[in-house]
Amino acid sequence: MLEELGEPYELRYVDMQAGEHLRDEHRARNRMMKLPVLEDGETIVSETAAIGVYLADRYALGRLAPALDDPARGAYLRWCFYSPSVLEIACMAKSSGWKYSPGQAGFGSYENVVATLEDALAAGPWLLGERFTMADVILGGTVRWMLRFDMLEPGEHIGEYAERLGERPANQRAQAKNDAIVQERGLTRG
Ligand SMILES: N[C@@H](CCC(=O)N[C@@H](CS)C(=O)NCC(=O)O)C(=O)O
Repeated sequence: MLEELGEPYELRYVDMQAGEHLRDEHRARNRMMKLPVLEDGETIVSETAAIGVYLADRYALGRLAPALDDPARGAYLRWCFYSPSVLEIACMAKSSGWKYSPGQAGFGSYENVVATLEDALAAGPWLLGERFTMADVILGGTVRWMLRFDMLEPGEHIGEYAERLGERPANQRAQAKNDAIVQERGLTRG
């Protein structure tokens, strides 16, 4: 997100294996004690999708987020929220073998979620067509994560979309920073 934004930022390493995320200092930032958390002056934002929406509105309105009066904003917000509230949960439900009634669950069936995403990406290259937005970073991040852990089967369009996302210079810069941290700290990638 921050690489796509192009604003200066500082990464802070939190050693979860050492339980640093469970300390009071981090708990004060996010009562859930989870990562990531963004600090921007006095503003603290947790929840990945909320961080993306915040950053795009605050620093890239009209570029990575459609302006408030832009008709594309509806679709944009829809995909930003679809990621944590529908796609992520449906993949988790499927891979964990949850028993539930799709009509009673807000995220419905995994099959319908995947088909909806396939349809949305058919025209491409991005969720809003030619326009790349923070919705692609948010939902695209979930897609790539789920594919990596075999929690999502790549349909034709989803697979190509994930590859396109991986080719973005901002994504590659972020990946290089992550790889350097992994190397520097002798971590293994899950
Ligand atoms: N709903 C959160 C989930 C974040 C999340 O799952 N974070 C994991 C790391 S990827 C975490 O902090 N796990 C530590 C723990 O739960 O103890 C979001 O969307 O940001």
